[in-house]
Amino acid sequence: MQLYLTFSSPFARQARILVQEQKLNSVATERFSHPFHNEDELLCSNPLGKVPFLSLDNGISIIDSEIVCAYRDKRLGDGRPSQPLNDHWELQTLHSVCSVLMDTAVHLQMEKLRTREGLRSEFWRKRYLSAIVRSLDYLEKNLTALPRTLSLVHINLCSALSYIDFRHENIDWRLKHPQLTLLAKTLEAKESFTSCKLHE
Ligand SMILES: N[C@@H](CCC(=O)N[C@@H](CS)C(=O)NCC(=O)O)C(=O)O
Repeated sequence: MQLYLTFSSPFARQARILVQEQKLNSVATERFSHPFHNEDELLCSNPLGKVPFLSLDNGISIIDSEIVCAYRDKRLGDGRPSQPLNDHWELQTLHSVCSVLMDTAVHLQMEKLRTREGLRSEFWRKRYLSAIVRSLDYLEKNLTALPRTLSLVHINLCSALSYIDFRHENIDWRLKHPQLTLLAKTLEAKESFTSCKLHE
């Protein structure tokens, strides 16, 4: 089983942290494949042309980070980080907000790269940035929905925040979000998180 990934992908980071948490290193190998290189193996296994996805030994692909994490957790691990999400709609909403926050931060980065091509859109830059700021405020207010034990939502949230640090250092999210700051500081100190830092 191989996880197709880049090491700068916050989506892939979630799946990598989960491997550490569930101690799945012996069954989970990693395969670097930059989506913009359009490798045949990647495009044949994932029609979306995105990473991460999990290529199983039987040829089936598990696509999208949320599904990859759920598969790794429930099928290969003990399922504990997924468990609090069951029938907990508020927590599932928090999970989705974190995923789309991550998506928006990635889009903002893509918009920066378009600057180099002279194609930058001020409309989209501002729209992405405003959505990020509002989502951070929302998360700060709604952290009480998080369970006490480590869940997929904790991993998702920290991956989003670490990506903002990695690509958007001008967004000083710690300034007005003490609860998020404390949570990120605590989780990022764990071995499973430090061993999966984002890098190029
Ligand atoms: N919803 C997807 C998003 C994955 C995603 O956007 N990955 C980025 C890398 S961080 C990518 O592959 N981008 C290439 C593209 O959009 O063509 C997930 O959760 O896995």
